[in-house]
Amino acid sequence: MTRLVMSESIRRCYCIDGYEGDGVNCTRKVVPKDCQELYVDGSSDGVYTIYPDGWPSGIQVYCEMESNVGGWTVFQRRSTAAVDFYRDWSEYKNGFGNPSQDHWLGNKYIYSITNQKTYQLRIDLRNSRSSSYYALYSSFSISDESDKYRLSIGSFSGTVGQNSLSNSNNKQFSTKDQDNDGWSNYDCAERHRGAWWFGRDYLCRDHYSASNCRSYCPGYDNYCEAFPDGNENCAHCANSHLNADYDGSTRGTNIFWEDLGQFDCNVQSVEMKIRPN
Ligand SMILES: [Ca+2]
Repeated sequence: MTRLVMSESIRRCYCIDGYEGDGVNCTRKVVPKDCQELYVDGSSDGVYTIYPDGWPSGIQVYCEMESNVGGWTVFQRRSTAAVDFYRDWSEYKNGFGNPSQDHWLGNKYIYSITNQKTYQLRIDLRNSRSSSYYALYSSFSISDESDKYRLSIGSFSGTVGQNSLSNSNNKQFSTKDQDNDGWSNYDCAERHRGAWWFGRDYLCRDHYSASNCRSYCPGYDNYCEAFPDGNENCAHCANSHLNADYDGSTRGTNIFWEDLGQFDCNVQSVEMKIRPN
C-alpha cells in the first residue's frame, strides 16, 4: 500500500513578469495602449480600460469597434445639452463627463495617447437636418501642458465641406481661465463659451472698412463663427469650435464647423476619435 505524500520536492512554475497563465503555458499579458490594441473581429462598442504610456493604472475610454473599421479611441462626444462644456483649465486637463455619454477625456490623457504612436483623427458631425459628415486628419497630437496642449494636425480629407480645423493647427489650447489665443483684447474661450485651439484669426477691420464691417458683422451668414466687439467690428478665433454650448442662443456660442452652409451653427452631434495610422 502506498501513500501519497505531499512532498517538498513538488515544483511549480510561474510566468515571468508581463506574461500570464498556469506557469506551463504563458501568454503575454494584454496591456492595451489604445482601443486599436483591444480590437479583434466582433468587438463591441463600449467602455474599456486602456493603459497609455504614463498611466499604469489604466483609464476608461469609449471604444468605437463596430463602425469605420473599428479600433477608434473616442476622446470627445456631444449629443445632448446635458453636459456643460464651459469649464476651466483643470477640468479640461483631467476630463469630465462619462465616457459612455457626452464627455471630454482630458488633455493630459490625450497628450499621453497621441505621443505614444502616430494617430489619425476622425471627427463625425451631424447637423440639424440629420445629415452626417466626417473629417479625417492624417495625423493628430497635442503637446504637453507646459506648451499648453498645442494642436498638431496633418492633411485633411472627408465629406465635410471644409478643412475647418486647419486654422487651429499649431495653436495652444484656451479655456475661460487660461487665455492663450493671441488676442490681447479678447478672450475667445469666454466669448465662445467653451475651450478650443483658438487663435488671432482675423478682425473684420483687418480686411474691410468700418462701413463694411458695420453691415457685414451683424449680417454675417455664419453668425456663430464671429462675435461682435461692440465697435462696428467682429472678431474671429477659429473655423470650428466643437466644445461650445450645445444649444447656445447668443451669437458666437454655438457648436460650429465652417462650411456646413446654413447649418454651420446647428451641429447636433459630434464625436472626436483617434486610431493609429
Ligand atoms: Ca486673449
